[in-house]
Formats: sequence, C-alpha cells, structure tokens
Amino acid sequence: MTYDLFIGDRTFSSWSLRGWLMFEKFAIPHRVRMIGLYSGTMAADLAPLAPARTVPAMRTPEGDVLTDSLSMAETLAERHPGSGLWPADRAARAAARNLVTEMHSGFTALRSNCPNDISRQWIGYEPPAAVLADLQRIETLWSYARNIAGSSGPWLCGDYSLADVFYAPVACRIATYGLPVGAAARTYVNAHLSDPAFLNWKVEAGSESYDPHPYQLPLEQRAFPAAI
Ligand SMILES: N[C@@H](CCC(=O)N[C@@H](CS)C(=O)NCC(=O)O)C(=O)O
Repeated sequence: MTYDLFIGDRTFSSWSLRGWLMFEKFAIPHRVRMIGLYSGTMAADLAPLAPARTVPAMRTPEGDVLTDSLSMAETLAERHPGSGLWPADRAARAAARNLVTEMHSGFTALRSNCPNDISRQWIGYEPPAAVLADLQRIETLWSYARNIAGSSGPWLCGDYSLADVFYAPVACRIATYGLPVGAAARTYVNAHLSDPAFLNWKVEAGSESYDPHPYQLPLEQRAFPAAI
C-alpha cells in the first residue's frame, strides 16, 4: 500500500518540489509518476487522476485523489500524525501554518517575475519593487516563526516541517536570481541548497533538457549554486 505522487519537471516545477518533499522528508512511501509539464502531454498524463489538472497531485492507497499541495499536506498530516509534518508545539505549529498558507495564497510578484529554474543562476538580475516587497514579507515571516518556535537550528519552526517544504522553492528562486536577502535568510537558503533530499532532486533535474530552454533573460548565467 503506497501513495502515487504525480509531479512535473524537476527543473521548473516549484509546486512539484513541495509535493515531493512532503513525502521524501517524512519517509512516507510513495511512487513517483512524471507528468509532461513542458512536453504537451500533461492533460493525457493526468487523465487517470481526474479531476487533477495541475501538479503535484496524489492518490492515497485507498484511491482518494488530492489535487493541490495544501490539500495533500493536510491529508498526509492527518494520516501520519506522528510524522512531524506539522510541529508538535502549538505555537510553532501556528507559525508554520501561517507560513504555509501565506506561501500558498501569496507572493505572486516573486512567483510571476522569477519562475523557478534550478538549472542556472542569473548574474545581474534587478528585481522589481514588488518582488523586493514579497522578499521583505517572507523574511519577516521567517524571523517571526523562528522567534515563536525558539528555532536556532537550520529550519524555521524547530525540526524540518511543512513550513520548510513550502519555502524550499523560495530558497531556489533566491539562488537562481541572486535576490538580496539578509544574513539569516542566506543561512536558511543554504540549508535548503545543501539538504540531501534537495540534492537528490537536483541530480534528477540534471537529466532534463530543453531546446529552447524556457524562461530566458538577457543576462549572463552560471551554474545553479551550491550555496549563496
Ligand atoms: N495551487 C496549486 C498550484 C499547482 C501548480 O500551479 N502547478 C503548476 C506546476 S508548478 C502546474 O501544474 N501548471 C500547469 C498548469 O497550470 O496548467 C498547488 O498548490 O498545488
């Protein structure tokens, strides 16, 4: 009995990374099904999982279909209560929920201006004001969560939790676009970039290739960094 997890291209799909981390980091058994997000086969690939139309999506061992990262997260937390998906401490859990839900419903400037792409780093990217405002809010939330949870380690709310799952792609975007953040945020980004699960994801992403490569910018580029 295992879950089926449907994800898209690892190079680009930030929501797929979230969906995968919520299994991988909490040792929840799953089978990965790849969806052709950029090859034009997405609708056909997802047909067995109706009514899913985006990735990630999952099917429970009993056959229930979850079509969104947040419904997946809550379902996994309910079904695996001892797994640590949400922090055990009440206040840390509230802070983690704020983080997850603000990510899920917001930061549209960051998401639309800086598409997730873990294949490279742009040199000299100048973020618009709306992206800087999103980053400021994100840093405020990260620091608030750390204070509430008394977290002095690598992760936001104590041990690695759903809060970190949902901000892993933000760490990627900060790295890809060289976005300006403070020292604490840089340390947090580097915790994601060196996390063994993320490194496995990056290796798999390395086997994906595109011609032409989406999301071009008129800037110099170099390899996606191991740290910022
Ligand atoms: N709110 C959804 C967003 C999922 C999403 O937008 N996934 C993208 C890939 S990163 C996708 O499937 N895009 C294809 C499309 O919108 O047709 C979630 O949290 O799971």
